[in-house]
Amino acid sequence: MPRAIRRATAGVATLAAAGLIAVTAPTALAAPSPTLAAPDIPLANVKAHLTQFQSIATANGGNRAHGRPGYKASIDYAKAKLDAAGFTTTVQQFTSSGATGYNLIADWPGGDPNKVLMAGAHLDSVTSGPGINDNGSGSAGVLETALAVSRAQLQPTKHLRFAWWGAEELGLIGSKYYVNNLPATERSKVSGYLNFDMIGSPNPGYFVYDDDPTIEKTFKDFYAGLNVPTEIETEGDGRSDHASFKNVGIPVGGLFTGASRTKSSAQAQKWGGTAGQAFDRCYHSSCDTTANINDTALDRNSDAIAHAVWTLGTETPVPPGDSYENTTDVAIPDNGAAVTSTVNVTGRTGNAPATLKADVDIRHTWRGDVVVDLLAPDGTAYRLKNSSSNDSADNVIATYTVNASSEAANGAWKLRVQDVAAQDTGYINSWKLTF
Ligand code: DTR
Ligand code: CA
Ligand code: ZN
Ligand code: ZN
Repeated sequence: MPRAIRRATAGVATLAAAGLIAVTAPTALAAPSPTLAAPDIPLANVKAHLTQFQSIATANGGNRAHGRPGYKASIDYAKAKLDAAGFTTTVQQFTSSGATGYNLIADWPGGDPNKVLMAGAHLDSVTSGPGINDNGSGSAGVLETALAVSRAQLQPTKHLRFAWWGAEELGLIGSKYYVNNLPATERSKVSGYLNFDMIGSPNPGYFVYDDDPTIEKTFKDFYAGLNVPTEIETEGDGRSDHASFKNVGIPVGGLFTGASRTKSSAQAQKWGGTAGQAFDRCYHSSCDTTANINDTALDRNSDAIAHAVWTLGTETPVPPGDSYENTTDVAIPDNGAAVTSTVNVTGRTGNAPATLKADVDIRHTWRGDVVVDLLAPDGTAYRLKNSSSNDSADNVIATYTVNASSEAANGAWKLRVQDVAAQDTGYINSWKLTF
């Protein structure tokens, strides 16, 4: 579409369409839920756990694998620390490949028993080595965060549960056993599971799982605070224990510093390290020892675990009648496919109201290119804004009111945005549903 002149930046767009919606001036965004700041996790403490795991492997045939003595010794080490720190621990047994496996579960007394935040890591190594990065690093980071909760005598809003899984290397066996044996009533109380598998790779990348947007944002905000760029973890779903939880609909997230894939030049530019070399050259090898750790990555990621536990564990719950928001930017392809941004609505009863409010904030030059729909969890589309060949103002910052009374309130609501004309681009800045 020819564009003769620059357009003035628009103020609030007030658009109305007959029938479905009415538009009112946007309300002030609700203040974020107050949370407590996490403590620094001492790197030396995390490394002391790795030293213990290394000693255990050395004393037990060089590994900490499922069914081998080194694994149970690792469980016993972590359990002793947690018992001494005041956790309620449980060792869950299972059998895999003819050997007894163990999960270690540690509950921090207190918090809302109906809102359980979990953080976990697999504790087993492969048989070929001590598994210090894979996954002593995640196990030690989660253990030291749990001990920090005890040192702080934290009184979180949510109930905190930490877990160390057995037989992940055999196919997520321990975490699958845990989830499959968790009664449905208990499963529904788990508000999120955070997974940490390889968080100290010697040639590290900083990868964030992009499964649940709220959890993803929690980690991305932490790294933004360090001015450390992150990338989305793309080694594919199902590669670690978070898959066991995601498969039953529990929101998941986590961090990863890379395994056998090679670091690109662009990644070396942003993170340092060596381009053309694997993130962890000792992945699943006998050289995965305490020498196979990048201290900076281990330190940052251990602090990130604490940040996520404190942030997600202590935020005041959103009372009914409040809003559900997604502030993750989503780029809108010029004259291309539609994109979506999701808010997961949970804990409500019945249907949405006849006056469901959608606050939309889309930054886009020549907003006439843009079509905006609200998608209910069952996929029903409600048109919020049509394209227009003569609306040359910028940005769509508006509140739409939708009669969604025929829609179930709980579920994944999506804002769908499409740019239907060439030139001029933009992105979804944020959007919010208020019931
Ligand atoms: N499967 C994990 C290592 C691994 C490979 N890709 C990812 C992605 C996200 C987490 C972990 C991994 C293991 O060998 O334990
Ligand atoms: Ca630290
Ligand atoms: Zn592994
Ligand atoms: Zn692993």
